[in-house]
Amino acid sequence: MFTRAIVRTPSANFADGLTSVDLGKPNYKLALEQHAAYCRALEDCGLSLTHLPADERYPDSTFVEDTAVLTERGVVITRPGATSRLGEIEEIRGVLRQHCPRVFEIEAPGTLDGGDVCEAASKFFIGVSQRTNAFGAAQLATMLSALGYNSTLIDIRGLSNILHLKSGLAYLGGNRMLVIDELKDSQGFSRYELIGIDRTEAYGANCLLINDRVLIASGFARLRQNLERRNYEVIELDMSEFQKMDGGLSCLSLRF
Ligand code: CIR
Repeated sequence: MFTRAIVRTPSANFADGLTSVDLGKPNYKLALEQHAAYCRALEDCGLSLTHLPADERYPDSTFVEDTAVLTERGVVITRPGATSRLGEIEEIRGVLRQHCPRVFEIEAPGTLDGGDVCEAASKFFIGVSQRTNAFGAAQLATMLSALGYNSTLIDIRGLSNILHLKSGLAYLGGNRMLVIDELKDSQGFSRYELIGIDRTEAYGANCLLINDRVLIASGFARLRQNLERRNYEVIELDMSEFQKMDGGLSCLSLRF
């Protein structure tokens, strides 16, 4: 059960951040509106939010998920794989130290983005990606093991359509995993009930289970139906401006 989340307002130079997709420049005003709607949805799910102010030094800093891995037993500050994002951890470190006595840190040469880490009922999947290297993934696995968690590494470096592991999957509780086709045969997934997602709706795979509701990006009718058929209460959010910058629902908050 989550009770809190950390979010950061997009900065005015948000459009100068990193992106690998060709969907045009984001509209800042619309991004702020979408971010505000996202925050309201988290509050509707019962979370109390810590709002960090926009930080123009880091255009990607609204994607706070990449800066830490939060578990019930301890916290890991990451070392983001994009050099332009390395400094984002400074302020997050201070905030998380107030909430959690047990704080680990990924060290060089390790790199790790939180978007590559998926917790599925006390078990962790760690993506080795263009951002998370083998050192970072191994360091995290060791830290999680010290906290009593098992983890499995999944190499996604061969997949050009996802930036992070969680761009392609989401754990939906009750032993269910929503997963794009390319990931369904990953090691360790046979123990889950896998819910597939249409190729045309692949961006929707980055959805977010918050307590008893699922936040999904708007515009994915089949995904919505599929979840509602399984009795999930779905909240749809327009994510267009974040999608232009390779971001999804999970990236915009750190939940704990
Ligand atoms: C980046 O390329 O780092 C940002 N523009 C997007 C980060 C998205 N984060 C995530 O999926 N966890």
